Amino acid sequence: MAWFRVASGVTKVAIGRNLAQTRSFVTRTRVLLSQNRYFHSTVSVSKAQTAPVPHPVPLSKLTDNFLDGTSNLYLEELQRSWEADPNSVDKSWDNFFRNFVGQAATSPGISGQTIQESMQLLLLVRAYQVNGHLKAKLDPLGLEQREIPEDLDPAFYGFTEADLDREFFIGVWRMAGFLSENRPVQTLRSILTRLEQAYCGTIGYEYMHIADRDKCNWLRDKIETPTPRQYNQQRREVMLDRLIWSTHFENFLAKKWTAAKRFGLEGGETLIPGMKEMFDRAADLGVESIVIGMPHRGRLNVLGNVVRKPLAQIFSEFSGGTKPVDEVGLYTGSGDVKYHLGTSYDRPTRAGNRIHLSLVANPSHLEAVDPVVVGKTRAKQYYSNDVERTKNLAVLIHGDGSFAGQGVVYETLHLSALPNYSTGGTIHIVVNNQVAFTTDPRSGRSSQYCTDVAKALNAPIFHVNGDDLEAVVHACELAAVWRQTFHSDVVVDIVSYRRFGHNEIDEPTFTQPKMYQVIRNHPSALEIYEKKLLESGQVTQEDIDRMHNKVNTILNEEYLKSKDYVPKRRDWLSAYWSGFKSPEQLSRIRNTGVKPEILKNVGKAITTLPENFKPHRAVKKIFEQRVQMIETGEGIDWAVGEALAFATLLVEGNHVRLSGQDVERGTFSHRHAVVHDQETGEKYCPLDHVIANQNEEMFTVSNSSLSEFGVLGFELGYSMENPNSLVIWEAQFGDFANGAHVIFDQFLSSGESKWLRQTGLVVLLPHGYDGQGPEHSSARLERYLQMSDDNPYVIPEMDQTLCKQIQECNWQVVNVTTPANYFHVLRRQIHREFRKPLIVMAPKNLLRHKDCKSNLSEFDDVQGHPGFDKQGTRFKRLIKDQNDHSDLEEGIRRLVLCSGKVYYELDEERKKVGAKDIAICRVEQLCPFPYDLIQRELKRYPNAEIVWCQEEPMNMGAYSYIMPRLGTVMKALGRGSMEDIKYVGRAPSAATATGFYQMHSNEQNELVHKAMQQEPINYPFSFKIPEKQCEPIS
Ligand SMILES: Cc1ncc(C[n+]2csc(CCOP(=O)(O)OP(=O)(O)O)c2C)c(N)n1
Ligand SMILES: [Mg+2]
Repeated sequence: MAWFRVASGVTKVAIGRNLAQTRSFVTRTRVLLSQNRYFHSTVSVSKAQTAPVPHPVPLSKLTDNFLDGTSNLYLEELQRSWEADPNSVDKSWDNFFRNFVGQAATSPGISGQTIQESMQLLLLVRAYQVNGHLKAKLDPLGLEQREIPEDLDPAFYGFTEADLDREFFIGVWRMAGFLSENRPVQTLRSILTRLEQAYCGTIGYEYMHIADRDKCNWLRDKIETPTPRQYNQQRREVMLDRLIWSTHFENFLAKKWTAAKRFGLEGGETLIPGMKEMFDRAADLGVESIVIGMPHRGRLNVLGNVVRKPLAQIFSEFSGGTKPVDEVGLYTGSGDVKYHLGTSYDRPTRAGNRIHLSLVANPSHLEAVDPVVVGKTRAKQYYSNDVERTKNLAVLIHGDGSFAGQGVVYETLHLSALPNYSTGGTIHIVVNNQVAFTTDPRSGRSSQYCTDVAKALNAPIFHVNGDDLEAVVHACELAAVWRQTFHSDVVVDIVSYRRFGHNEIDEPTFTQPKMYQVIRNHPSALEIYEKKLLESGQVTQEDIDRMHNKVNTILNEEYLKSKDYVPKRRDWLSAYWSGFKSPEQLSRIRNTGVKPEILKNVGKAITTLPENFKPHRAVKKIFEQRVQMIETGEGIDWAVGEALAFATLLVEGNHVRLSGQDVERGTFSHRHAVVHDQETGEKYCPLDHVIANQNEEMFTVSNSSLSEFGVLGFELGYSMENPNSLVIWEAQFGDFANGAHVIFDQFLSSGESKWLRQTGLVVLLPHGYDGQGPEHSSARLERYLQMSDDNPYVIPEMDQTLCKQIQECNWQVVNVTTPANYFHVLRRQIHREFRKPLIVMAPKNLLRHKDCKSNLSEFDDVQGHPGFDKQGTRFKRLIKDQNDHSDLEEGIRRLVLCSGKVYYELDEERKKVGAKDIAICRVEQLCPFPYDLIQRELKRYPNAEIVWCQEEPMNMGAYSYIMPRLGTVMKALGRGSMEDIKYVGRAPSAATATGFYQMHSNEQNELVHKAMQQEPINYPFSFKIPEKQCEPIS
């Protein structure tokens, strides 16, 4: 029993963490030194390695914690039994005890290894797997001071110098890599050498946070393989060539444009060969298309060397020749700085195939492009029927500061495994230059690594020293293989440095003087690699010179070409978009009415549940009512109007996707797009059954993660891939969209103008004042209107045959009031030859309002039916007064213009007070402003006082947008000016709405009364707040 007693004594010492302080055979610093020695020594093959492999002892058999007293007794008991009769214990224990008492017939040379030592060795190996990266040499500058965890010190486990040349068996049942059960015995020295090589070299692997054993084993296999990686001469030359390109590209730009900002990659040049090797490997493994998102740093280098944007074009942009010469009908937009632009290219692969690369244009806002790239990738997977998600890959490049700091990184990561958002894994590459502008990591994040956020997603993280080209390439390749094997996210953290300032005209030594002292004398990754290859004898100086000359010659040739470079076509039309019109090309307006029989047919499909399906009682009733609506053709409500729009688009072959928080049922319990069987829990989505054999994803409705920024960005990216899809994001309440405002500001409202990329994304923002308090009333309509670019003082060409107003405008903002009009505005998104984002102030109380109903005849295209204008059935930008007015109504004393649900309250009040001489018009489309229809209505009521009525406070809602435009119309008609417009609405306010229900009601009553009052309305504004006791809204 000696083995056991000794062992348990050692354990106690180890637990008390005394040993390392008392009789450590090396101190921590010495561990480092001795291990350096190991690195460069050849690992000699122990004679024991040829010995037969002992039977493994499954750790699983050691069910109790070995270190506690119970285990001691247990093991003693077990050993006693074994001594009495070796067959009385499990075979594995038999083997185990034989090993430890020197009787292991199958394993000469390991006699004397105690179970305790075995366990300690396992812990040591495990410590390397868990913490080895903390000792890895990741920082090229060698400035980082990290404390090496004590559990990487063999002394911590009681091993002494005398143990170094003893042989140990460390195989573990169902374990891969270093600990695999078929491992031969090895000396402690060689075990340590290999552990150091595997975990503490220039790649630090973090993967032990992954719970999945197979994944960990897979990685262990890759990381711990007995021979360190080796590249043959040919591969090395390719890598060298790529590094030369990367390095010379930056040098060339620096020489030619000394004062231009380019956010150079110097210090992180190995990114380029790393990416290229990653893409090659991905292509070998079946990837056909890669969507890339990246920030400013090194973007031009990636554009030129990876995506292969013509160098002449990049150089020409540097020289200021960015604005393309106009070709007829080709829209140029407002443009963007060169380091934001995107492009795409079909690149030949190593295996002779082609891989499509697209770099998505992005704003300065760091990381905002992440969800967009992922969404676009998902759409590509849908359109290429990539059900395994192995042909289309998203690659995101990050800066260290932004990866750690920007919340959207986390929001994007969290989409990665959601059924309707997954893309089968994104590869993340962090260009970790250890500084963010002027901020050191210690001020920029609270975690050890800038990549720690990815651990929450169980993504493996490969930290790699950016100066070691081959290590970078290895990590990049491994990431590609991981992604293609496990279809989940992976991170490569290239630890590098920034040779110059944040940009080329920035002075870094103001803030990082010490770092830059080191950087100044630090050789480039290219110099380091060339030295390595020369030393290996695989490459000669002549080879290197030849490669340099070739690259420089091409760069100079391209530079000369750039002087005459004339960009010919804007590349805003990718494959699926050909034939779509730019804002300058007149597009026909199409009708959106649908044949009555189609409406009836799809109506049936969307209101029918399977025979034995048992929905919730209330839902059953709703579906019965829906059946009635379709059968009678009357009283169609909002949800059915929406479902009809979706269904008819599906019938026409379009893809429809609706995503957002709780959209399947609908926040307001109105949609019920997915119904749940109350007994089985099974789900049924009627819109999945509109056409025969409908592809499951053709209609997608999906509850999303609770992220606005991430999910809206994703849907935006999704919408940009193919125009024949209606992609919708719905906010829970409209105001929550402010968490995603980067997407609105930087992409949706301005993307077409900056980057010539169209999208028909629809955003539904529940809006309306019904007493729910400040945070649930307003979708902040004013913000979207303020971003609208239709000129308030110029009436554009409005003749139907010439009108391009909507094409020229950046987006559309609507506040529709009938289910039929909602149906048409959704269908209009697809039935046109261009795409424009659509912001919808979506209703809340209108979802069930008794008067907010349409008849089926308003959806069809039958001449003479309501809604059928001269041209056919279309979305109504303005709904004129519902009373039967003729073209000239001189007796009308007031025209109230409004938008949204306040209409119904105004109409009710009008009926109540019998104000037949007041007309109410609904401006359904606020932007672009319906100048023509407003003019028509103003002419109809020549004597009317003109009122803008809104329920929002004066500094919110549409008031500020309407005023100048309505004023422009009035001026044009000789009806006065802006000053003659009367305002009825809430007083200016800091909060969007009151938190007191009574106050809300008072305000609401007051404004509808006022709009319908007998006396003329005062200008500019008078509104008294009633002084009543109010109860807060609960
Ligand atoms: C959302 C956002 N906030 C702030 C900035 C301003 N900014 C531009 S670059 C930068 C530093 C980025 O650091 P890092 O992510 O480490 O990238 P690096 O420039 O070091 O490559 C900052 C703060 C920005 N562009 N976007
Ligand atoms: Mg940085």
